[in-house]
Amino acid sequence: MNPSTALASVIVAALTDLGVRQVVLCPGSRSAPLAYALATAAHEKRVHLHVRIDERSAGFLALGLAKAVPGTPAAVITTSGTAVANLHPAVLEAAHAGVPLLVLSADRPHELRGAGASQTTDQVRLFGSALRWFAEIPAPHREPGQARAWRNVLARAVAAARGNPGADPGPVQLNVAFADPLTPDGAEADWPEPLTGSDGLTTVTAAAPPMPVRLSGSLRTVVLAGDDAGPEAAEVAAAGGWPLLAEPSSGARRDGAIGPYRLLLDRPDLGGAIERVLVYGRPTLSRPVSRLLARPGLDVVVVSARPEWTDAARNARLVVPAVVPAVTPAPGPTPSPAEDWARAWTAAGVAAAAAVDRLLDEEAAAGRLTGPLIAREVAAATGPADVLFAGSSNPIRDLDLAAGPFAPTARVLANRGLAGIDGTMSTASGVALARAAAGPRSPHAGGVVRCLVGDLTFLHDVGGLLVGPLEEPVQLQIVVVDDAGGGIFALLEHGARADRGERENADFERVFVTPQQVDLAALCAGYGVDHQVVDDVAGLRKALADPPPGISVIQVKVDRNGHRDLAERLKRVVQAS
Ligand SMILES: Cc1ncc(C[n+]2csc(CCOP(=O)(O)OP(=O)(O)O)c2C)c(N)n1
Ligand SMILES: [Mg+2]
Repeated sequence: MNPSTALASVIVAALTDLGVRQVVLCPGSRSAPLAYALATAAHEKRVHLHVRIDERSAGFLALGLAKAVPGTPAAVITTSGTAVANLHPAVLEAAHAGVPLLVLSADRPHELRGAGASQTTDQVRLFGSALRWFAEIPAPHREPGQARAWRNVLARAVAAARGNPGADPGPVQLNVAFADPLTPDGAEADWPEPLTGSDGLTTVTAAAPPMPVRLSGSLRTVVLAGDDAGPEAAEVAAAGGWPLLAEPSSGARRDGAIGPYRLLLDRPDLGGAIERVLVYGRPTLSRPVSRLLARPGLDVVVVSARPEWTDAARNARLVVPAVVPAVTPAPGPTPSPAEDWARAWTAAGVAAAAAVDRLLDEEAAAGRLTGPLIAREVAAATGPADVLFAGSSNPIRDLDLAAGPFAPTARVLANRGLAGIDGTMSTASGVALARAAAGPRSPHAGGVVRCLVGDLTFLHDVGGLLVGPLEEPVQLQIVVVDDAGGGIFALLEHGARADRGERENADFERVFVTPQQVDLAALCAGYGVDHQVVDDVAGLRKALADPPPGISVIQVKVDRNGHRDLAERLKRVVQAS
């Protein structure tokens, strides 16, 4: 057996032994030994193998596969050269969101670097400081003791991706050099030592859970749950009797969460009276929240066990791994001022949500479908076994404003590590494939995986629709809010400038909104993806309830020119409520 083939078979066996079962492979020549080994492992059902031609989409697919099952890395494998660099966006997202992504980049033997050899560049630490760990496996030689060393590198890589011991999960790169020949020959038995086995495989486990910190209930406190906050945020809010402001992808937006909290934060008696905020996860969605977190004198307690905790305003007094509310005395006949205030938040939240619903319904009745209405309907269609993947830009913000509570077992995910508009459908596809792999007895069997994206987000990752005929089909329903461009910019300061003349308006359209006129139906047809346009609420509900097999697209056209006016009116009706 040649050394490259031996190395590849040790890598694939070690991956599966270490629990890495989801592998995305991109085609190429230098990575050929891994391709052969993976094809064999897939036949023997040792790995779930997914093959994708575009490394950028493949990276996000692996990200989604890893996100779907917390604590379980997924691997992505590429050939050498620009192929590796195409993984960079997914690696950065994984770094900031703390997702265990294992990159195996095939390389030429190191002596070919800098010598003009084809597809050969410096791949060493290509992703810079984004990596949790990096190692090189040099071109293999036929000598005893190597298999053990290779296995050990794999064990360290998987542990580092998982964040064990005591560190943060995230991306890891193994740069693996393969020397010719790259095609299998000979038998395993003629290698000087066994190619499978546990020799050299070290098991690494997480550090002990950190001790919680006790907080008293006398301050007017809210719990702010950003992306990936987890259910603890909701549990602590309930235990402390504190208002819960939970972003859609927090995992804490449950019964009792204040839906349109964003529109209540500027009220002096509600947002203005907050004395303490417990921050869970990564809140990124709105200016009122950033303003709150930057307020001088506010007691900001960040609850995070991650080294990159969220405190963009540099205003946190305390960063703790967990909190428990102090035991509250049994409620007496007269509630404390803080309890009264928490009740006022709840009542305001209920009234505001009703006001938002009414306005969106009136708009829909007048034939105007809007982003928040579509978001509300998509959220309402998200059942206890379903996954909703929220695209960046307006879709996740519209969910934040208009979605009701989610069932505790439903999962709402988003790429908020860096909030890119790239790779969204690929990440959602990874989640869908990992769900399917969990099998019919998983609690999520039969659930629908959906994503809600803007039109530019859709077009950015349209390559993610490419699933070859030999690949496992992806079950994903994609809802595209099509406002023919980047609608969010109309809502940011760029869209607000009243002093604009005709030329500035045209420039704004061209350099911020970037309008598009792509025929999505034709595009989908080209990819063999089911597509329909819906233009009323009944049609949308019907389409959401009945996803066809495979990837399908629901396109809902909305008028971008209405965004500002709707945002203003939503603010007004909430204030009035
Ligand atoms: C990879 C990447 N490029 C650029 C941006 C900046 N950006 C944020 S929102 C946005 C427009 C998104 O348009 P669309 O998906 O149609 O959503 P809409 O704003 O219309 O809701 C852009 C370009 C980004 N977040 N990520
Ligand atoms: Mg758009």
